[in-house]
Amino acid sequence: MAFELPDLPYAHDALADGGMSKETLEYHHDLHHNAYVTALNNLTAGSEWEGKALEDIVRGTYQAGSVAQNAVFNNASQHWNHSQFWQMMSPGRPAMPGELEARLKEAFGSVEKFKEEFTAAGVGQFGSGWAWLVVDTDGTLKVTRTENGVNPLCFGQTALLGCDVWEHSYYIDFRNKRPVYLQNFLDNLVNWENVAERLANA
Ligand code: MN3
Repeated sequence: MAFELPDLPYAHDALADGGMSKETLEYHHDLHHNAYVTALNNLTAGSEWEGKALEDIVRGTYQAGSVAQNAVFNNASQHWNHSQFWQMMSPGRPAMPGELEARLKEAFGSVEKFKEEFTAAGVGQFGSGWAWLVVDTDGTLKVTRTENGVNPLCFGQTALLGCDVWEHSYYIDFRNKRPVYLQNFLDNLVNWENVAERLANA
């Protein structure tokens, strides 16, 4: 069965109050994400990857050390990344569950320090990519950044939170102000209950 664009878990205008406009979600989900899904289906049809699980395609096509990667990886990883990204946001600013807060304090000193490190990772990613909070292979929480479509699956890590820092993610709402977009993402858009659930399952 071919891959399908997942519906957003909320209405297109549901995040506007938190700073991500309906227009951004119409472009980002309906057009950008959909383009990755369409390309992935076209590229994998009749190939060794047809019918394989998305995570297996991402891990199986990742080329360590290659910036450009390859078309199957780029589209598979971006389909996975965006599918996670929509779930990691929510309207209504859900409170951070206590267990997650305790783990962030343990790993980074404070929630504010975590936010600073996460924002710095996203700002420091030159060009397109993602900022992540992951559970590393040794079980510790870490902030990372990746280029283009590369994601924590490539390194055996569990993604708890990811923020898309490609310009298409923020240019409509924040123009060139990537740091403001990242700070707003952390303060007003993250679904901390989803992050805590990922941590509990890691
Ligand atoms: Mn994107």
